[in-house]
Amino acid sequence: MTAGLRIHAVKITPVAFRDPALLNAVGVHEPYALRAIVEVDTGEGLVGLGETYADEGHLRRLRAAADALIGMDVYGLGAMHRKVAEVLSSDNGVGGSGLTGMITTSSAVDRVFSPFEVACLDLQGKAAGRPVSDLLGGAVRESVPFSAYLFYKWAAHPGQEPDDWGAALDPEAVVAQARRMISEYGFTAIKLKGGVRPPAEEVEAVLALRDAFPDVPLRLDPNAAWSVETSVEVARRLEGVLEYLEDPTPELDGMAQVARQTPIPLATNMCVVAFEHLAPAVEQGSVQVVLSDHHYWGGLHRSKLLSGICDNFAMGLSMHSNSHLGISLAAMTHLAAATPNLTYACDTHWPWKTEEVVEPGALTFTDGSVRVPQGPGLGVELDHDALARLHEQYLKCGLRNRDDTGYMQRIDPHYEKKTPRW
Ligand code: GKR
Ligand code: MG
Repeated sequence: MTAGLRIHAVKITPVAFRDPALLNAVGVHEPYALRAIVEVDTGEGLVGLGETYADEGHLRRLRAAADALIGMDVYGLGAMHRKVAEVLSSDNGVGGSGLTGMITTSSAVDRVFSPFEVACLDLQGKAAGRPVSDLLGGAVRESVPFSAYLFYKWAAHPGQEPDDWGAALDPEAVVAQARRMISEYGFTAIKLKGGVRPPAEEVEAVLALRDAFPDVPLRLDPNAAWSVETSVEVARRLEGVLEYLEDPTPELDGMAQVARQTPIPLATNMCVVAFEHLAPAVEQGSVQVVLSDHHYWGGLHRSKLLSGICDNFAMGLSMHSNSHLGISLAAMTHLAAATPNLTYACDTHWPWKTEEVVEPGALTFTDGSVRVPQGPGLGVELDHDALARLHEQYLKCGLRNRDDTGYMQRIDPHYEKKTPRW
């Protein structure tokens, strides 16, 4: 009976959820982060869930793809990927956009296909009564470790009351932020978002973290804010301290120059973001760790393909995140659980959000890890009231595209986007 499951209807709902004033190399997070929630309905009582970016161009492409997927078999993921490619090739508006945050250009087809693939896997799992991790080859770990994701931040968005994290603009405050995050979630790895303060200060912050947490693996990610020379200098000071250094400098060539001058592994979610970047990255020795992300690598199966390629070329595999909600966390957890060579703690922006669209209970952090949901499919249920509330918030908030730089420039008209900055 399930062999005949077909896509009967697709609903795409943009939502906005409150986001603190987190700083990065290109500006500051706006007061709301945007996501799109995808519901794929078989018309037979089963609905599959996906979550993705919600910038306007992406929403337009999602809607065009959704129309073309009606009637397709939820098991026909290859045919679906080809259909999305077909739809987008006839859409002149397809191109890069800032929607993924600090990701340069990844394949629009893979980005658009991803939430539909996840929703179809949710459906397949629900139909079979098995968790998504089983459909990906089976979980090799019962729970998935995530890392504490520290940000320099302001106490509040201009004109708003301070949030309960307060400001973090120096090493002491960064350590205090780490203490709170670790005490609340139990994280066993730490990532600091850099590219915000002068490099020497960020080095001091990492050294302060090392003193405070001698046994916790540390990462620093300035999102390509540094020249090759600055990157090499920072790497020299942090040798033996960092587990990996993420995107110190722009482009494969710059990363390769840095890699030749430091023993610290270099990681990326900026210069290897699509399959065609892998061969030149391997050839040049630009990176030792690739950050996967099913939202732009084309879903869960294609992320597993990426994991095989990394394995073959002896590159490490970690996982990238953007501000996200529970459907994404569930998908990330199933994927990481079923990917043996994903040996680093995954990134997550989870602690920074205060609003959600899935029913509470399925996703909890214990000792910094999320237990793989055991229910059928993704194992999470949509909270329809919350979805309606966050959609209303989207309609009212006026934000339609992520623009960290534009927001920063409205606050500080002298702010310039520079890559590299130092
Ligand atoms: O949320 O500001 C942020 C991050 O900087 C995000 O946009 C990046 O894409 O977390 C990401 C990263 O690892 O580069
Ligand atoms: Mg990064």
